[in-house]
Amino acid sequence: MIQTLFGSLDEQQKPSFLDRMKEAVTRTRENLSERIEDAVAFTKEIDRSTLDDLEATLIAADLGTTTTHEVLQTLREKADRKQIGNVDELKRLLKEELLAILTAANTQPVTKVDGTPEVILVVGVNGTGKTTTIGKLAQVFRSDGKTVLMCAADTFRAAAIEQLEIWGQRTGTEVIRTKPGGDPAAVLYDALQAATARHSDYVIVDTAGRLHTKTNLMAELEKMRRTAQRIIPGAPHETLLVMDATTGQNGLQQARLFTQSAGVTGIVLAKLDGTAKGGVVVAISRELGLPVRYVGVGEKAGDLLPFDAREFVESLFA
Ligand SMILES: Nc1nc2c(ncn2[C@@H]2O[C@H](COP(=O)(O)OP(=O)(O)OP(=O)(O)O)[C@@H](O)[C@H]2O)c(=O)[nH]1
Ligand SMILES: [Mg+2]
Repeated sequence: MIQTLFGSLDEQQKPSFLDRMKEAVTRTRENLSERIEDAVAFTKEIDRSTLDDLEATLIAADLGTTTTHEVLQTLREKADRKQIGNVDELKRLLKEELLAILTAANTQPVTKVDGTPEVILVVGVNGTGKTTTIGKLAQVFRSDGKTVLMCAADTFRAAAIEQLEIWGQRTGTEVIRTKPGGDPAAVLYDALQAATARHSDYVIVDTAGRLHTKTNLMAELEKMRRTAQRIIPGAPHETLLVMDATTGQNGLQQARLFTQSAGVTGIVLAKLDGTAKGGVVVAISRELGLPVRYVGVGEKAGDLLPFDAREFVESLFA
């Protein structure tokens, strides 16, 4: 590898996060931009009726009705005062509105300084992408030079433990496990003991998919939280809810109920690459009031991007 003043050539040739975000939201962007162009194609001036057409477009991109109405309210006021001259101006104002919503919710996580392992509990309904996200997260931390342990606390299915072990091998990360059917809180206990003894930087905990309506499974999560707290004060430091972008507003409804009972502190939106409804990111920020920490843009280890509101909005209109 040839080193240059600005890093290796390999690094320079890698697509930037912005390029990768653009790629991931291609379908959403096409959906959104083309429809905006259509909505204003036959009008010289952007007025209330143009904005009525825009309403359907934003809802189709999965911004959700509440968020869409809020955004349009501001734009309508501007249109009434003839402050929106053309489609470019409309797009610019729309970007501003979306960015304002996203930045309001997207606070940065607090950096831990006390030297104990940072515990990240990963939760969500079945099949959203939890285990895959954990593998990718381990990759992010490892390439940052951090030490990571993964904890296989989805003991519900034997295959879940094996799946995590494959990610362990892929990313060079050790997995603390128990036998299928074992107590998730017990394996979490073991993992946190091991991480403390080894001074690991991170412990990422996989959990079984569950619906918020399964009272016993939600109680199990609560028990895991208490266990974590006993071994490492303040743990879990982050509880990430993994959502599946392709489920759109349904997923949002589930997430709303989940966050109420599981102490969720941040969102990972997986499968953003597979949907034309990427606008759901805005609805999530607006309606859950929780920061989107990462987005999943594929099935491989490198397919997790830190979420950046400005990059995301740029990608939607670029
Ligand atoms: N295209 C794409 N596929 C993804 C992404 N994240 C996960 N997947 C796929 O989604 C499927 C489910 O992923 P898992 O990680 O097993 O989901 P899970 O939430 O752990 O599932 P359960 O443990 O059964 O609840 C797998 O086929 C993954 O490869 C993503 O960002 N993009
Ligand atoms: Mg899983």
